[in-house]
Amino acid sequence: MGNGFSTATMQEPVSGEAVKTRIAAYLLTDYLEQLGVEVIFGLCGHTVIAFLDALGKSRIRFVSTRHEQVAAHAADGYARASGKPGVLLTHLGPGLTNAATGVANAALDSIPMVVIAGDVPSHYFGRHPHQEVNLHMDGDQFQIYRPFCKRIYRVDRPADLPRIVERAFHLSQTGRPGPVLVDVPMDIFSADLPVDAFQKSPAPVARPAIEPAAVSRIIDALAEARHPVIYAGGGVLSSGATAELAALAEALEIPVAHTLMGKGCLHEDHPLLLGMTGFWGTPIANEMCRTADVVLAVGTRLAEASSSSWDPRFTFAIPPGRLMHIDIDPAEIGRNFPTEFGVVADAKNALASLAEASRRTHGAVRDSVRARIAAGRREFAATWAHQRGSDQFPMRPERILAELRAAVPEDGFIVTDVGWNKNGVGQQFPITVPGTFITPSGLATMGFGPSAVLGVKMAQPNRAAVALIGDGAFGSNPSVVATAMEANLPVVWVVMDNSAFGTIAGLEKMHYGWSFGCLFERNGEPYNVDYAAIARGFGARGVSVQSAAELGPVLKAALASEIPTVIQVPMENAPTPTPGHWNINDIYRLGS
Ligand SMILES: Cc1ncc(C[n+]2csc(CCOP(=O)(O)OP(=O)(O)O)c2C)c(N)n1
Repeated sequence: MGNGFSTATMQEPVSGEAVKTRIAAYLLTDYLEQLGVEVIFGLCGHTVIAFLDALGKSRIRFVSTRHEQVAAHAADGYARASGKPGVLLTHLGPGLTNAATGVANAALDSIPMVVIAGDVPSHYFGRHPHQEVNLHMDGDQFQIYRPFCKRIYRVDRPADLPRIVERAFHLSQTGRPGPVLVDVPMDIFSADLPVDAFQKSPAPVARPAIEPAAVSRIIDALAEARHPVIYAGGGVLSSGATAELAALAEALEIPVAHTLMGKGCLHEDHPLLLGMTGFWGTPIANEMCRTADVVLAVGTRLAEASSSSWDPRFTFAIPPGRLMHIDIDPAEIGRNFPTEFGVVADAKNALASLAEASRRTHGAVRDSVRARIAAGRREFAATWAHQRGSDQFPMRPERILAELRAAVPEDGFIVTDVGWNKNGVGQQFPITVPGTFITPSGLATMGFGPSAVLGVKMAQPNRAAVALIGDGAFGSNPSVVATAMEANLPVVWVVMDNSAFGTIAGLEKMHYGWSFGCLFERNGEPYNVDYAAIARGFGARGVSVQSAAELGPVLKAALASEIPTVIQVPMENAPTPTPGHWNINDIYRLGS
């Protein structure tokens, strides 16, 4: 074959007839088409052009980014908005490491993803060919992904490629979803394989259900409790269980609190909705969770930020509260709280069974619960309500949220980053359609939002997609605008510009009295960047808002336009309210 490796592993037919073969890269793209892959995000390199050639001749779209982290977040956003695995293509070495942050972000939010990476030619493993990572082991780059991928595969023989790709799609989607790496030495893309080598498709897999005895145990506990709460995580949304959640909550009249990724689990106006818990949560959600006698947590890690660092004074007091926990991943159950009862099940299956059983159950009378929730929500909203109409300029963040909610249709996507945008939207922004709030939670990656919105728009081209992001995040990789232009993705980026890594600047200021290392400055003066002009430089629309009153019309025009638009909004660096607790605040010590 002239490329230095043997095809001895390929099976010869008994008759001795020649096997009909084709180059692996073409068979691979055919297979990906068969699996329903519509789009691959990535960035080229000499190790993957054989694959790109095949991709260019297939029906699959390729979105070429200017940085692999952008591609990884876009694939992540695509997966969240489509419900299908995101597919990412990277070059070896620096391509793979550039993408690592995006893949890790997907992993920590349980997003299904298949990463196809090029690698050095397999016949040169260990000889330090160009860009090989090998300081500890020959051809070792795939190990870089080990801590955050569900499985890492290096394809060592052409004949393994079909099996490994099938496994990657299977594993990325089953159980707790997440990324799987398929590391492909470049010679393998160019190897011959029998034309029918890619035969096996991932099996349809039933999601784990809950046993009847477990249903009775949970329903009895909820029905008998005086102050139960259901606590919904991202698993409720990713499994599509919002209707089942509402049915259960309504049947037993149980308030529902949620995590950051659980936002949207009930319609914003639902009378049993408490809101988000934790450090950036709401007082009523924290209080009712803390005083609950039974908490049913579903599809959540009970993570630090949403659980106020597990401090019983703020969000969850367990014990004396009793915790029942349903999750697809056994490792999540019982980690941070003593747990009375755990169930390893799919959230939708479990909530459907519980909702069904709850219809036959008479719960305790909880007449006053709706009034208490309404009062608690009203009271908290009143603390920032006046800011929603503030004409102040640079703008108040609350006014930015108000204008955004008014402009974006309810089924439009709000994609955040980290900073005021994530915390403020989680706490204060009404979400009425499940799945329309997309945010980086587990790894909380600055740089997620500007890129993820590309994948969201690719998945749902007929719905609005707005990235609400800080200037820190937008400044970290403005090349997203070029990608949006090239791929014709008319997304809108709203840049909340406070000339700082504002959230961290505020934290440092609170504890140390200054914001050293967190402000954008030049010669001691604020350093202002014209992000709108940068957008125009890429050929996109760029608008710099000059007054609070302008933002609404500018947003509407951007959403109506067919051109990607950056809206730069000068904003006061005001902190998001923090009704909960975060233990980091106990750690900082000011010295001299
Ligand atoms: C990649 C990465 N680096 C650093 C951080 C730590 N961090 C959390 S919030 C934040 C500031 C973000 O600044 P900006 O995007 O301007 O938003 P703002 O806080 O001003 O609302 C930083 C640096 C992070 N989460 N991710």
